[in-house]
Amino acid sequence: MRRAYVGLGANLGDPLDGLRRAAAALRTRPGVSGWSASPVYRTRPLDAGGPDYLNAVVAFDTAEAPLPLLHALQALEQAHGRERPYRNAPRTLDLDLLLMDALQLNGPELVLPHPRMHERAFVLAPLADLAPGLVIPGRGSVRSLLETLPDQGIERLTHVL
Ligand code: PH2
Ligand code: MG
Ligand code: MG
Repeated sequence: MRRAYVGLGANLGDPLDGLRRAAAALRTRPGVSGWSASPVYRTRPLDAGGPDYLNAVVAFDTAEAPLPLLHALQALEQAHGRERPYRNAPRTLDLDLLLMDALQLNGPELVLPHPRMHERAFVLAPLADLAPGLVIPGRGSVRSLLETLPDQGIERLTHVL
C-alpha cells in the first residue's frame, strides 16, 4: 500500500466541474482509501498561456502499481476531452502523478517524484495544505520549498472538490 498524490489542473471549459468530476472518479476507484483533497486554487499559467488555471491536489492510499495508476489518470484526461495540440497547451483536465510515498522512478513513461513539482507553487501550496511536513525525495520539505519560490500568482479559493 502506498500513498499517492495527484495534481489536478484545468483552464478550459468549466475547470471546477472538470476537477470535481476527476476527484469523484478517483475517490470511487476500487481499492482507494484514506482520501483527502486540498482546497482549490486559482493560479496564473506558469510557462504556459491561456486563462488562469484551477489547481488542487488529492491524496489516497492504494495498492495499485504506479504505471496502471498513471494509465487510469490518462484515461480520465481523455474522457474529459483532453487534447494535446502543443506542449503546455490549455486543457480541460490535467492529472499528474506527483508522488507515491518516497518511491523514485526514472522510466520512459513516468518519473517520480514529478520532475517539476518542486518549482511549482500551484502544486506545492495545495500539497502543503494536505501534508505540510511531507518531504519530496531529493528535493526537501514541501513547506521549505514553497518558501523559496517567488510569487507565482496563486490564490486559495473557498471551493472544495
Ligand atoms: N500546468 C502546466 C503548465 N503550467 N500553470 C498553472 N498555473 N497550472 C497548471 O496546472 C499548469 C501550469 C503543465 O502541466
Ligand atoms: Mg501538468
Ligand atoms: Mg500532465
